[in-house]
Amino acid sequence: AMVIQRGDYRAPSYQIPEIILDLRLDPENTEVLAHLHFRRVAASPVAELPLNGEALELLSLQRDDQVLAEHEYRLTEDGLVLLNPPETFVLKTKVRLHPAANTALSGLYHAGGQFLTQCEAEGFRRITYMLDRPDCLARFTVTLHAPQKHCPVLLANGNCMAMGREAEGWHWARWEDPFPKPTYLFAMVAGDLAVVRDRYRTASGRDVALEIYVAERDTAACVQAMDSLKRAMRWDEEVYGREYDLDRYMIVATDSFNMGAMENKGLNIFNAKYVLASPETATDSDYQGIESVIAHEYFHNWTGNRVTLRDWFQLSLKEGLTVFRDQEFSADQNSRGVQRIGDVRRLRAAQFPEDAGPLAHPVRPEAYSEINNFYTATVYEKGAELIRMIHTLLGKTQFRQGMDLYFQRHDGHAVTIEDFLAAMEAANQRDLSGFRRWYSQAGTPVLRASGSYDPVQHSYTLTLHQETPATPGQSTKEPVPIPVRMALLNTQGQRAPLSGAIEGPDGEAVLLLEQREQSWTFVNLPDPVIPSLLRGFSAPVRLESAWDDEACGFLACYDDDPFNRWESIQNLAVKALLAAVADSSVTPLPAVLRDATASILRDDALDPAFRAELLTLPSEDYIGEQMSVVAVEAIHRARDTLRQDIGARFAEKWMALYHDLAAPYQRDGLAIGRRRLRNLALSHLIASDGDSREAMALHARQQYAQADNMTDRLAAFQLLVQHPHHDAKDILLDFYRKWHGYPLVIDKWFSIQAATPRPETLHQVEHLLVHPAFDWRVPNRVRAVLGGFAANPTVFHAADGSGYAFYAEQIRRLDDINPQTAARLATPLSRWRRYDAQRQQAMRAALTMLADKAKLSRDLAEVIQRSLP
Ligand code: HT7
Ligand code: ZN
Repeated sequence: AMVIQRGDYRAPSYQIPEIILDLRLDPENTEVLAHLHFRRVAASPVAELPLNGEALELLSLQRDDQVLAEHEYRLTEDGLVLLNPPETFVLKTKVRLHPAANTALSGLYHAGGQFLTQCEAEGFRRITYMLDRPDCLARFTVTLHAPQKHCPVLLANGNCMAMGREAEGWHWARWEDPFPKPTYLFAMVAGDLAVVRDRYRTASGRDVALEIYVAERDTAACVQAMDSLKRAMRWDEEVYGREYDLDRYMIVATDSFNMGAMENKGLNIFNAKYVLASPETATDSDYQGIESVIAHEYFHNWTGNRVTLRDWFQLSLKEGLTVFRDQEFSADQNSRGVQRIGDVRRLRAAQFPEDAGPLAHPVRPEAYSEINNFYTATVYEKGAELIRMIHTLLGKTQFRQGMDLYFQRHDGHAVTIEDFLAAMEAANQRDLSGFRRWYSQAGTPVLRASGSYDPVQHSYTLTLHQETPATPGQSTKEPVPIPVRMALLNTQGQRAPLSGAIEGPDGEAVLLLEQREQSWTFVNLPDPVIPSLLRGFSAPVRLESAWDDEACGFLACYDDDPFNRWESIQNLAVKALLAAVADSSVTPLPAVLRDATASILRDDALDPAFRAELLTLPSEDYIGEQMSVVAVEAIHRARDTLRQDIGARFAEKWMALYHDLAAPYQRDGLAIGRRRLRNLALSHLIASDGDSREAMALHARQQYAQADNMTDRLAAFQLLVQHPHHDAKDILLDFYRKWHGYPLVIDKWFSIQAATPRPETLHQVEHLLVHPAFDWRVPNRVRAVLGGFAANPTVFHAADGSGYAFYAEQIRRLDDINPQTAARLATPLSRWRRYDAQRQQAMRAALTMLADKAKLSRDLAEVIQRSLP
């Protein structure tokens, strides 16, 4: 397959400053007329000017009103080549599309009665012939025509300039976007949609109309989305001095979408999952997802749209930076400590495994064959960590100065990660040359820490060492600069002084490890100290410290950095679980872990959300990550036993929490934390053996039946469905009957079943795939079932390989319908090296079966080829 290399970038020879589009929308037969105004920017004439085009039926082709002669163009596999074009000209093309047949959901598609577009990364070429690359910025004028009855609403980017009626019940609307933009930010929507309106007044006093377009019956479910949007707009003004720049901000929700949402200029298109919420249908975590995705897409207006990308290798320039911005927004809206724990949890669940497997790539990749495969946890989440490290290294004020200069220099341009770093350097007279390695080097560095106290000198010496494991194509690694935020704690759990030279304003220090190994000595310490390292997870590394259980137990109780306190107790749990995995006669609840758990359970003054985080056991996947060969069943057993033991051991306390935390539904942070802790109590009580379990199953049934919100209802539902001794038939039926009209709720119904850790699950999932509500064309539904299945360790990784074979068969089927989603869902199979010989063989067989598929998409082919070198 064709591989695109970062080093092969060439500036385009022509620009197209203006594009005029006219679309006659019909599900089976849409006609697109395009006028492209070309201007040569290369110094000398070119023999060939290739335009991108895919799955287009060319109906007519003119240049400056002359039909093009045969020697003036050539049609190719992937577009149209203009031969010996003049210096300036207007190209007029007419093409035919089939939106209803577009199940890939890229380009213009018709789904659920609506016309929608998805142009990032390379979807525009499936709408018309064009230079479909992010460094070509054009002003767009778009006219949409559609039958008024089916499509009363006609939307595109920018401002609506005119509307009118035409023959046979059709109507039209013309939109103009005053901001030049690349094709990937183009969007249009046509359908029968209701609108929820609000207004926002910017800091400088401009009025912006806010509009959320949803199905008529969903208009009451947009409160969280609208509220999050207004808060995000205010936050970007306050924190970055950035205002919104159009008179209108539109959001459209759809059930048919490949990803979370899309930041098209002035017209965001969203997966309904990140728009719609009511207390009865959405969980607390759904509400949080809406807040962060709404903010993320809004923040793209500056980081992505006003300043855009030169080429797709720069993807993290907008995505890493925008994830960092949305994480900070959420941290400011909620609890910073809890937010950080969640962000790191996600990084470790998705990015660390990616970085350790065959799909590892640098935050700025060097090569790709299908760019859609690079919307990864590495580009997004690790990219955000790199921005966070720059923020830590420079400090808040200096970071802001760098951002100001970045916008000042590059507003309206298509730029590179290098341009961003150069602005940060120039604004602060800093040198980030070593830091650039973080962008080019894949793999997660391992940071080893050891230290010793000198009772004679009253000093403490800390030694840090780094090493990055090899990744595909990068066998040797250089050291990277690692900012290590730290403090010293004395044996009473109080902060000990850091020797003056490096102490920061808040009594913390940021050590910068630049070499492979460096040491620091702290003086004036009358008593021994324990260091609290990598506070707030100040760098995306694996920290291996030499502290013993006692020190970890101490930090789990006394560390005043919330992230590190959580980390310490997680480490204790992981260590205990690994010991129990290795030897099933060992208790997974040793004294240190028991005491740390007891002290947290006793501490009623702790924020309940944070307390719930501290008491949540590491996931099976995370435990497996810490082993050289993942012991699938033993991990499952050990974790179950630990949950049971903690449940039984503290049954009274759990029971008290369960009763004391009951409260009528509210939506504030405290109420959310209380629900989380209460449902954790319920899960421990149900897991624990003995009398309380039967009683608690009764409680769970009651909670399921009487809950006044989806968080509590779903928690009880999941516990009951996944309970090994509970017959789930009735409750499954009941849930389905209640919620069959709510696709987002039914997705939960599908995924909880697919994630049930029981041997018969495989068989049940086969049934789910032929359920009348299952639809291969709706990614949310497919992800609910197949994603839920792949996240079910004992079933997906069944020792006989049945899970893999079944899974690969479904991916094969999906590839003909939606290659992007198929490729993404295939990635768990890439991790075969992490398992025992028998599983390795079965996973490779599944991948090989896929590799042999006829008409394999480029998306899936690339994932398989990189997985099976
Ligand atoms: N920038 C958006 C990426 C996206 C996307 C990429 C490929 C295919 C479909 C897609 N839908 C959205 C989302 C974001 O990061 O904000
Ligand atoms: Zn984004």
